Amino acid sequence: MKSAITLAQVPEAKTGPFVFHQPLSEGFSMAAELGFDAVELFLPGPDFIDVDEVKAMASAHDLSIAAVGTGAGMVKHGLSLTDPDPDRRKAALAFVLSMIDFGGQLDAPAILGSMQGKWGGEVSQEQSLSWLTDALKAADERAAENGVVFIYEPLNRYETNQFNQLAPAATYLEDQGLEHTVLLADLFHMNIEEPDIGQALRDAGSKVGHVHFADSNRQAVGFGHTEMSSILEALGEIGYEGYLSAEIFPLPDPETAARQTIEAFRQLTG
Ligand code: LER
Ligand code: MN
Repeated sequence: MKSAITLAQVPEAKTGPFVFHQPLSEGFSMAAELGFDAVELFLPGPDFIDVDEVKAMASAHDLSIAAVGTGAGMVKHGLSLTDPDPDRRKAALAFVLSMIDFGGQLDAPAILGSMQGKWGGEVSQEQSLSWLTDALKAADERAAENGVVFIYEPLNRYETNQFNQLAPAATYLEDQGLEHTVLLADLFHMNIEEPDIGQALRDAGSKVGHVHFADSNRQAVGFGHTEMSSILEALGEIGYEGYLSAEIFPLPDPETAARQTIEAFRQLTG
């Protein structure tokens, strides 16, 4: 397994679960200095920075890009793939596809988290799922064209009512033939939603394609009370070789959170 740390450049996500908010060049330096394998990027959009500039920073620091988030589509532009307004849905999908293309140039998959939206009010669950499915099919195809996967993230009940657990999402991806789409196991969301995190990982098996490495309180692993060794054991059992990426609050400060993360990563995987 490989380590990653989040770098965010979205002012609207200043209080979100991201470790480094300083300019990207500093974030890359810190990540490299602390010994991470990769960074996960949370950017305002695909035009925020030239992809070659990102490539240059990654190669100067010998870091990979673990993934790119699409959440700015929601937090910055208020876009959701299941918005009742067809023009807003179209804009949301265009944003997600543009982030898949951006990530593709960095060999990095894009993540669908908050932009999946939720159903309710004038939108039925069935209608919402049907819009989500259409969008996921387009994203799956675009990821394949870019030679990467697409990452779908079940979120806890306070953030979405689409999929809150891994197993139903895995079955759904299978049923819909979304062969280039994998699941994000965010240990913070799973701590809220799964009766047994290890079992949920075993059940989702090869569909697990990315992990957000967070403790029960969404702080660095070791700063909360999630029992991690059985989770790591389950990831080992399913042959998971991807990233453990710290999408966590920068508490008590970014550097301490990052140091704690890499120490916990080494202890648990070493
Ligand atoms: C995104 O990865 C995520 O986990 C969401 O909770 C962000 O709000
Ligand atoms: Mn997450």
